[in-house]
Amino acid sequence: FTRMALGLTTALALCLPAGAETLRLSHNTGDTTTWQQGADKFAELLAAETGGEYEVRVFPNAQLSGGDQMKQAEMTGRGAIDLVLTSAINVTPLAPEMAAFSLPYLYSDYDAVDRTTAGKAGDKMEEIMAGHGIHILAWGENGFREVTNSKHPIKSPEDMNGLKMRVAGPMYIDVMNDLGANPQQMQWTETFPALQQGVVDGQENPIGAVIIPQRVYEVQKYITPWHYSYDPLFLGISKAKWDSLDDETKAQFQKAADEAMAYQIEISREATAEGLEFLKEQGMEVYEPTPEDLAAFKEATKPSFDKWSEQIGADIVKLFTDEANAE
Ligand code: X2X
Repeated sequence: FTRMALGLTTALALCLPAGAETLRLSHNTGDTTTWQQGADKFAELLAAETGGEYEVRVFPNAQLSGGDQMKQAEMTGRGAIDLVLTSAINVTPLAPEMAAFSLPYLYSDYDAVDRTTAGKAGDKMEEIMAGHGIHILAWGENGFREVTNSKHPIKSPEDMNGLKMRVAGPMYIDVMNDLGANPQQMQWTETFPALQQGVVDGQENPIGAVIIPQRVYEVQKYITPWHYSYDPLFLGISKAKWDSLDDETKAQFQKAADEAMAYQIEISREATAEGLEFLKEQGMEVYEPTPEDLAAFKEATKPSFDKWSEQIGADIVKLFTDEANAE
């Protein structure tokens, strides 16, 4: 009887729909950021869209790549990670063209950013990333990266002289060198203790998405919103996984991704808009650069703009500058 019952159970199990499939999503900030909120939103929406067929488990702090934030994309590309939410600068070792987004002083405002992610520049980047095994579902936002430090206010390029700066990726090494700073590349997860212990003097990150939720104000005194570089997020899925989905499921993934990233952009911009007031309340000293100050930073970082434009390729840079400067 037992054997018969078991046989029956097995037969039944084969007829019923399989249980939820779990997908692993990796991102490289802590679980308090708008990155995490966007990832959680995607998980929630995808479960609802697919009637619980897909469950997304979110892993913060680049846990799935052993803490190496630059490795998540490559791992997603070969299917070792299903989904990745990361920013452009993190994939430049894999796809240097993605640095185009973050060229110093490329963008003057959010409208200019949105024209490129929604336009031909964004399409081109999606094509390039597909070539590395990653299907980009939607663009999100890390944001305009602002400089903080523990030494003194930054009002001019000269004030950067000799400051030990933690940076995320290769292009920012060059930009910091243009400014006479002393840059070093470091994982984001190691940055807070490095700032706390004075291993580095400063860092640069977006206010709403990272500086506030990761409490950078506890270990930094000065901030200058100099908007020197924009960093987009993208929600990507391993192309092998994407290609295995049927059309209906693809549409469900797309809808969940579009809504989740629209939400993530909205909350990041809101947090940034209110951010400087909050940072002042926390004891930070804010220097708001004048248009003349900004022009001086732009001029000083032009060598990096030119060097990286060459590396990225003139055609691609033109897609970005045309859309960034269109009205
Ligand atoms: O490492 C950083 O600075 C962060 C969190 O902004 C990125 O992932 C680029």
